[in-house]
Amino acid sequence: MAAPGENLRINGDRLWDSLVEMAKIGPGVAGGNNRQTVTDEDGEGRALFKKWCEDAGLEMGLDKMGTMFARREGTDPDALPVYVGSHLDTQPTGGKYDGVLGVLGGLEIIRTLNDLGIKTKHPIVVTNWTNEEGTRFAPAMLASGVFAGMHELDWAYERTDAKGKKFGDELERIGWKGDEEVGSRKMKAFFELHIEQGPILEDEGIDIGVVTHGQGLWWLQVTLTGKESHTGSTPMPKRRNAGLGMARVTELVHEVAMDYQPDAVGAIGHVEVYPNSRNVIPGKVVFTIDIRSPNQEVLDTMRARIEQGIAQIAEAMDIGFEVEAVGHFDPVTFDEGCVKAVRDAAERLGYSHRNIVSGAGHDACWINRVAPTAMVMCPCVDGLSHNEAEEISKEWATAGADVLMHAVIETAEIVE
Ligand code: HGY
Ligand code: MN
Ligand code: MN
Repeated sequence: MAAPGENLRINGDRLWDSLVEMAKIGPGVAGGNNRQTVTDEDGEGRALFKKWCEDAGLEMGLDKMGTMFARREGTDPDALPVYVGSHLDTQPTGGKYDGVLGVLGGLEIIRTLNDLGIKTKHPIVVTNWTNEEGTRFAPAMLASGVFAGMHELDWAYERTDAKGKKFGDELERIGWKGDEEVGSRKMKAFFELHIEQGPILEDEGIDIGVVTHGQGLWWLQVTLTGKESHTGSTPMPKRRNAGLGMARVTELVHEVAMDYQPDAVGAIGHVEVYPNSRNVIPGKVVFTIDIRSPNQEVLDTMRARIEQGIAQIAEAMDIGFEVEAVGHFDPVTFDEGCVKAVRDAAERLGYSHRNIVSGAGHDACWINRVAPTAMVMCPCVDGLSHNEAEEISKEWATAGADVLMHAVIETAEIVE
């Protein structure tokens, strides 16, 4: 006798159509998306998601960080809801699936349950977390971080972008600042479907990543201060070239990460050069180091070595330096019960699967601190993400959403 809902499958065509529709909002210049957090494009994407949720009979909640909570009632309104979701904001040269697959995969669960008239004991809440990417306003996972008590609301509101605009002001400007206290919601569990953003699943021909752990991360913002001067007439020995200092720090970050392979990564993706003029030696550079490891000791050692190295480079070059941690979370171990629900779902549905550590950070990494949490991953082409050429197949998306649905409804308990 099949267990309740054992053969349930989502509607992959409908999920794919929704992904295609959402991708039309905030198009990039090379086929991906530029729907950065609390921009007008983000507002448009939110409005479309809200419409779809209301069409599916969901009641929309909105908290003071603009996170959207679309609730499907359970038969027991007092039962703690099962949350499922991810983020709709993208990188400036982002893909169409990073985050979006997790939000629309959650919505597809609701649409499927509605089609079949299936009820669950626990309510189910589909969630769009504000500013997961942290590209416009650091740090990443900002709203889920406030929800988990890692950041104060007012601190989050004061985050500024490269043009000096404040997060809180921009959230208000686009009309998506809610009244609900952030973190007031209690969850039975949280599940997040996400593309792997790495090559393992595709290389191994595996459908589903059962995410057991997530890497920890430091974002270190460095300011090096030298002296602006003429690139033509300043003798080399007299230069205090902040740009050269940054180049040496870039090499240092790479070397330190390479010392801890395969459990470490490091790069510099954000750079501001002043005055950024072709014939002026950079007097100041501001850049952000991104280092990560699943191993706490490695992560902390890398940070210490890099900060020490920056001080040595600056002293040797007679340039000033400041280092500010602007993003951080420790390595994450997801909830065993939720991870088992994901693994059992993949098994039951006949999808190939393997345990995997998430290289990227996700809202689930913070929510894991306040509720039992797990993630489902699907492959992406060439493991490419944070690139407009990010691609997945409909089959991969469908498999991921099928597994997500089974993990969610098993936790939300189908009512006969
Ligand atoms: O940085 C990250 O890992 C995520 O994509 N925000
Ligand atoms: Mn993401
Ligand atoms: Mn991302």
